[in-house]
Amino acid sequence: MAIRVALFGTKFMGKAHSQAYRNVNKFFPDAPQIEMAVIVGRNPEETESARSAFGWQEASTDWKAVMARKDIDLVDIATPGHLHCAMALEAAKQGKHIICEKPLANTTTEAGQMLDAVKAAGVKNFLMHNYRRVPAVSLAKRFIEDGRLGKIFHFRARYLQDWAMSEDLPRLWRFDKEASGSGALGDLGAHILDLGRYLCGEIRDVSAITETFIKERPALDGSGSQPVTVDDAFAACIRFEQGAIGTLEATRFAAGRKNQNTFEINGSKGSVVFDLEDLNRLQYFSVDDDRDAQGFRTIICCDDVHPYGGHWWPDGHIIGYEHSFTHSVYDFVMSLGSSTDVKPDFEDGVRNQQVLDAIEKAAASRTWVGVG
Ligand code: SOE
Repeated sequence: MAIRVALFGTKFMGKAHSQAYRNVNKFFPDAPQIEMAVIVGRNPEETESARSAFGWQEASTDWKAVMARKDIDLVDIATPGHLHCAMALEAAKQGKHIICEKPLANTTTEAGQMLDAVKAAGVKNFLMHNYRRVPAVSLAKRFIEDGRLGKIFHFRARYLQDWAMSEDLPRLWRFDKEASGSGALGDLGAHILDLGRYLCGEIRDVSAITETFIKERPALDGSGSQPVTVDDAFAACIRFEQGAIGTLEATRFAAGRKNQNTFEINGSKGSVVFDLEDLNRLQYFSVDDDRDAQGFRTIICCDDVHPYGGHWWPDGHIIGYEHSFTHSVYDFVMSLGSSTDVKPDFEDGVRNQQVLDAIEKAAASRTWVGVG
C-alpha cells in the first residue's frame, strides 16, 4: 500500500525533504512505496516551480484543503516555526501521520498542544532532527549503548554559522521572535541539545547567556529598520540527569564557520568526536588500546557494518548531508505499519522545547534553571 505524502514548505527544508522522498524507495527497497502527491506553499508561482523541480505530482496554496484530502496519508511540515502548531493540529484532526521540522514549535505551550493532538488522534509522529541519523552520529550512539565509552562524564557541543554577521542583512523571519520563536538558540541550539539528549540522556538543569549583536536590521519592505527580537548567539552549561556535565554553544556570527555542528563525548573508557564539516568520520579514543598505541583513530563510517551502511555505495564511498534526511524518512515510514515508534517524536519535541525555555530563563535571570 503506497504512502501518499503532502509536503508543506517549498524552501530549504522542503527541498531537503523532497530529496529524501525521491530517494527512499530507490536505496531502501524494503520501504513502503512513497507517492509524492502534493507540495504546498504560499505563492502559486513559487509552489509550482518547486513542484516541477522537486518532483511532486501537484502543487497547492490551500493548506487546509490539502490537510482534509482523504488520499493523503502523511503530512510533512517543513515551514517556519510559527506555522507548525496550527498545521499539526489540523493534520492530527484529519488522522494524518506527521513529520515536523525542528524545533517542534515556537513555545512549549504549542509543543504540548501538538503532542496532545497526536496522542488523541493516535497518529504516528516524528521530529526531523536529521543529524541523529548521520551514520557517524548513529555509530556514536551504538558505541555508548555497547558500553564502549563507559560512564559518560562530558558532552560538549557547538553549532556555528556565520550568515548573519552583516548589518545590511534585512530583518528576516529568523530575526522575529513571533515567527521563529528564538534565534540561534532554537534554530541551531535545538540540534545540539537534541543530540545531547539522544546520546547522553535527559538534561536536568542549565545556566546560560544569550546575546544579540545586531539589534536593529533593515525592514524587508524598505520602510526603515526594525528591532531584532531574538538571540544571535547563546552559550550554556548543562547537567544531565545521569550525572554528566556539558556545554552548548551556537551562533550565527562565527566567521568562516558555514555549518559546523560538532560534539565531543568523554567517558570512562573512551571518547568520540563528530564534526559535521567532515560528517563521514568519527574520531574514537579507547583506553583499552595498548598504551604505546593509544590515540584518536578515525573511523570512516561508510561500510556495510556502519548504520545505514550497504544501502548507498560500496564500503568507503562517502555520503552527504542530504542522506540523513533519507535515513530519517526511511525509519519513520518503516514504523507506520508497525507498533514501534521511532524517535525523536513529538514527546522529544516537548522535552527539547523545555530545555530551550530553561536556557532562555537562565540567561534572563542569570541563575541555574531546572528543565521541565
Ligand atoms: C539554518 O540555520 C539551517 O538551515 C537550520 O535551520 C537547519 O536546521 C540546519 O540543519 C542548517 O542551518
